[in-house]
Amino acid sequence: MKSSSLPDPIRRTLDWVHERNHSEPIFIQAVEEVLHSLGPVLDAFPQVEDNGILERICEPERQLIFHIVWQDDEGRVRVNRGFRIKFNSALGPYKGGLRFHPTVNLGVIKFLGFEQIFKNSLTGLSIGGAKGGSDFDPKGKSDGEVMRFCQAFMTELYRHIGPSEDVPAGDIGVGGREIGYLFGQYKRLTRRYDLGVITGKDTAWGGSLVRREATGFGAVYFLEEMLKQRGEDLQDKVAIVSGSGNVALYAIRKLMDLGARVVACSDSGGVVHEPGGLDWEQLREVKEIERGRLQTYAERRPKARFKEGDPGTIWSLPCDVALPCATQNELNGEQAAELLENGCIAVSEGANMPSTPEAVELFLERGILFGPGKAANAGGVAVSALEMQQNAAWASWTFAEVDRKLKETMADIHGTCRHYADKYSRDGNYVDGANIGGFLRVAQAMISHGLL
Ligand code: NDP
Ligand code: 2IT
Repeated sequence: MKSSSLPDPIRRTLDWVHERNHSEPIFIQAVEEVLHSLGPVLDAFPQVEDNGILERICEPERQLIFHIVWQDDEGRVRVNRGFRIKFNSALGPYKGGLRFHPTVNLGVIKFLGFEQIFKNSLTGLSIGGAKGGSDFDPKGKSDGEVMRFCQAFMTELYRHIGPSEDVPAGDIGVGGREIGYLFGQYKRLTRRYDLGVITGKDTAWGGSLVRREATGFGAVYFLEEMLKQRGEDLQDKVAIVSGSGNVALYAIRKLMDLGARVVACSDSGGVVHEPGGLDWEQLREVKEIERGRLQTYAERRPKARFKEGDPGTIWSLPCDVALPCATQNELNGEQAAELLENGCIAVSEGANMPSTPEAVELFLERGILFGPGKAANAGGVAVSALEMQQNAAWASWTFAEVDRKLKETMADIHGTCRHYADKYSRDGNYVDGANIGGFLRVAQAMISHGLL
């Protein structure tokens, strides 16, 4: 939507957000994307404006920035920066992952925390929105270095989290190994075995089955729901998936289970293309077990080609469905045009905000099936909330039971998006549907709680 055609309260709020966050363009991008959907809601719910909800939802409730001091294997002292942005607690304890990546800064964590508010709302569960992380780069670090870093990180954070206060989890660069070290240090410092303080734990000590698979599986379940609207399914579809981390790996697994042929994936070093279809076991071996690079996978596969360089070249490969599962703004307008030209009919975002505004606009304009991240990748945090439920009851559910709940949750989110798109925007606009559906539930809770 052009800014001149936006309703006054939205334009005013956007100006205010710009003014006070001008050094964080990525955060502004995330806010614009949500607020651009909310025009029709203001007419239907005047309470939103009366209670200052637009401004309040764009300002984090609490922001922590701290230093992390640790020692590398050579005995050198290292200093990193840590963040925890507690964005909104209207629906439950703060909930959201931790990202360890050299590109992490305040703007990145604020954008992710903001997205998390609406995503968590869409799950229908009792979880507020937060995000955290550090500019620490786990790549090339020894296990001992990662452990010492995680311990130092938690030494700063432990006072500010708790099972009914704020519950972190993983994100880029934070997987099972890091969650274990973080939990261990929390336990040591607090002398409490609070399983529910963090999610994504190993299933041997309080983790939930299906949490590892949940985001990738969920993004494919959402894709399946969208395809159903057009009488389509994944059988024999050609798929490309960017990234090759946790989300990408399990999206690929589920796509294959449902009959699709996944011909390409990527990492920050380049793209692997294997026209006959990737081999999931070998991919998992290299990425999850050896913590290796995609180039190594390609070297082991006679029919796979590795193209070193810009991972964005993956979008020039012909496909029926595409799942961006690496990072923000990894798919731009030109690449979106190329995807469409090559016949892509559906995009389901496993990553957070991977498509630029220009790409999203093009997808919507052309009317392809487009599942935005805050809906399509909500399966991860949804199963995190199921992990919290199991921890609270000192129980553990079977794989089949959690998978069924995940599938139902993704179908419900799809239904919510459709419902609100239909009511306030246009049928099939999952972007407006997700933004409006996610927003209204949070706004209602904020209004109930009074001015806080
Ligand atoms: P991982 O760390 O497991 O994997 C990240 C993948 O993305 C790697 O292949 C990595 O390549 C690639 N990547 C990361 N940053 C960049 C970059 N700046 N440029 C190019 N490639 C990059 O993370 P996840 O799979 O957990 O997360 C992927 C996305 O999914 C993120 O956007 C995350 O926020 C989102 N997400 C994750 C959830 C979860 O439960 N884990 C839940 C919902 C969303 P390389 O190894 O070369 O760095
Ligand atoms: O972006 C996300 O939703 C996550 N990284 C998962 C958050 C969580 O708390 O499981």
